[in-house]
Amino acid sequence: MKRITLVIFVLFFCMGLVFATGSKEKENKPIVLKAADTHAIDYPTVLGILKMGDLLKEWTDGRITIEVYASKQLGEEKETIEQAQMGVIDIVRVSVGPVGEIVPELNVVSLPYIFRSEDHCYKVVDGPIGNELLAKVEAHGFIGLGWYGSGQRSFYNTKKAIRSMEDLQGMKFRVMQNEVFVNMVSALGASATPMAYGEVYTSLSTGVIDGAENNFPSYLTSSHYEVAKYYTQDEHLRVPEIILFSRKTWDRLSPEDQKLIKKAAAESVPYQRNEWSKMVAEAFKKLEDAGCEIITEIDKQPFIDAMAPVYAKYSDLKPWIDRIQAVK
Ligand code: GTR
Repeated sequence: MKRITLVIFVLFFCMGLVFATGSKEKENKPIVLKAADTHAIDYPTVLGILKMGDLLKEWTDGRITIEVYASKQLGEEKETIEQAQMGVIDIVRVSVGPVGEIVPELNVVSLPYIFRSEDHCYKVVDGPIGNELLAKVEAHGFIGLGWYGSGQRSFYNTKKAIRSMEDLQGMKFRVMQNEVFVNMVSALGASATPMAYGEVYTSLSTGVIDGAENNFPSYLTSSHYEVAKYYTQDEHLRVPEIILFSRKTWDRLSPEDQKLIKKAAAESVPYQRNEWSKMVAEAFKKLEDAGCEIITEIDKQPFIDAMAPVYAKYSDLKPWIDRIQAVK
């Protein structure tokens, strides 16, 4: 009897040891997070994610790292967003633009002229409204980790210098894949073609579209300026960039690791925004040197007034709109 008790005791002891080692191994198992971005490795958004990876690596002695796939290696934005939802990609840095098709509340930051300035935009996304919007992505398969800077988006085209809304009439513009932008362009008297970013250059060169719209760094790095040299700074959009983490991956991580990832993302935000401001100034100079005609002085009021029907279409977002506009 005594012998049996001893054998059972030893058996349980050994099993305990095995379990303890097992869970310890799990804790120490390296975690390699896969991140996707449409931009090249030296673009500010990618620099932000690389920074996040450096911080995680440092804080965990190399246990958590981020493998960054830049330049659309894992697909166009819409596809990478879907892959993150499925847990195939762990981190996607994308424009909020296409995400609004999945998380409708996010459309509020994609409304034309919703932000008065870059500072207004940062104040909103860094405050309670930004946090509440980030929480909205959780019901759709993501964890929202933060907002990167993306400045203002304006129209550019292959045909002529646009100085007023009249000049836009009947022109064809590529927009990001979201109905809001189609409505925006229609309200201005032009027509919109939603299209993946990677298809825009060819569509501009072959005349499928007359123009597109973006910030200076994207207009430069996509080489769209080579074929569409007229840029009019009407600043109709200030859609921020967003860092989305796959919820499928997130739910497998320990609370400690989740905390570290949130912290690393938060610390990468000011770094990205600083790189962003530098790049905007550099891009502007390069574009001017390349002979682009950049019209910086334009009366925006008629553009703003023309957006009333777009706001009417998104009246569901009214409470968010009012709160954003009330942020001073
Ligand atoms: C850029 C943005 C990209 C992508 C692109 C586009 O400004 O950084 O993420 O959304 O615009 O127009 O598709």
